[in-house]
Amino acid sequence: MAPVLALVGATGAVGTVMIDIINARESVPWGEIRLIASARSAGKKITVRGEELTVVALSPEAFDGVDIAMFDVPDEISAEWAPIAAERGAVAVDNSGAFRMDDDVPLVVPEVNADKVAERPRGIISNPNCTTLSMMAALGALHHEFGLRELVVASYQAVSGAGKEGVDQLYAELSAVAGKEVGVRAGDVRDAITAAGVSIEDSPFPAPLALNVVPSAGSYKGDGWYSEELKVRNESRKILGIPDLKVSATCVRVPVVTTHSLAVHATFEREVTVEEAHKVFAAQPSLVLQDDPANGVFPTPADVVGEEPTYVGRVRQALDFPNTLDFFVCGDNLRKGAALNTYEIAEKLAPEFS
Ligand code: 2RA
Repeated sequence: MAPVLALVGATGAVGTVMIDIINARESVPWGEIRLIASARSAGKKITVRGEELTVVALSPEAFDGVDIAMFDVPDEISAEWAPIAAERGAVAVDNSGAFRMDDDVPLVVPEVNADKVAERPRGIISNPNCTTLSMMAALGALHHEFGLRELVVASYQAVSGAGKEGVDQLYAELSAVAGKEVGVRAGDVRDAITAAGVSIEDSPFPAPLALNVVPSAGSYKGDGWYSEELKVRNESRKILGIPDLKVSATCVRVPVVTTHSLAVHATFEREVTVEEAHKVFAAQPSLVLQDDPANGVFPTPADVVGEEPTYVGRVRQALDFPNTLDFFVCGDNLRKGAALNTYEIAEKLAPEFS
């Protein structure tokens, strides 16, 4: 029998991208696809692969007969319901932060550590945070060949990482400053946004984002660190299997709607030439290499949004740091950064249930 796949959070932002991904697949291994969401969304009709499906309310019974349940819901919903799905016999593939760092829950990027899907004593597998994920296919491929030793990262994170509220805030702020000659003296962007009736106090970001960048992503965790920066460190170590990897990250929110970018400074066991790195990237099917800086060819979020692969460019040997490469990656944070990686994990599991 073909496996039964459930999607919990089917009507949310990531759930909607997930359905796009499933619809775009040439073929799928599923016998049934079940859409699950809050009681408020139950009864909605959504067409998946040509079939009109009715969303069912989240309940223990909704998992009966399900082999693989993908969760695209907030942390507290996953924390409560992924174990219930697992008790009912499904493997829960969870895109929240609820279980990522638990020792008995694998954190999986199929290109890097697909074998870990088998080690799931609780019946739960976690999907990494989108910031970590956006660089992992590239970094994992390099680590496999050259042995990663140290990692310094600066992120340029899109507002959709902060949900619909983040996107709405950016559009409102952009409308407020459009056509105005602001950004020429301290505070004038803030003034223009406020004068247009857009609240900065109620924004999901602690400073204006239009015509600006904001060095804060996630929640403040003390000692100067934000949660997104600690996630990059902890998750990179776990996925790559290097518990003592030296990592330092600075995460910055930028006025981009969707697609996270990262400037990566990675040190390896030995010298790595640009040609060698290009070869490794070219051999990884989920990467697209765009690296011709002399002709202005490199990835940017505006050109990568909506794409499944991660784009890599600006590959350089660091001039003053031995054995170190610098490069720039862009990955759609709602696709590879969330829905796509979760779906790829589910695809890896499918043969177990066929
Ligand atoms: C963000 N990485 O961009 C987060 C979303 N999970 O805010």
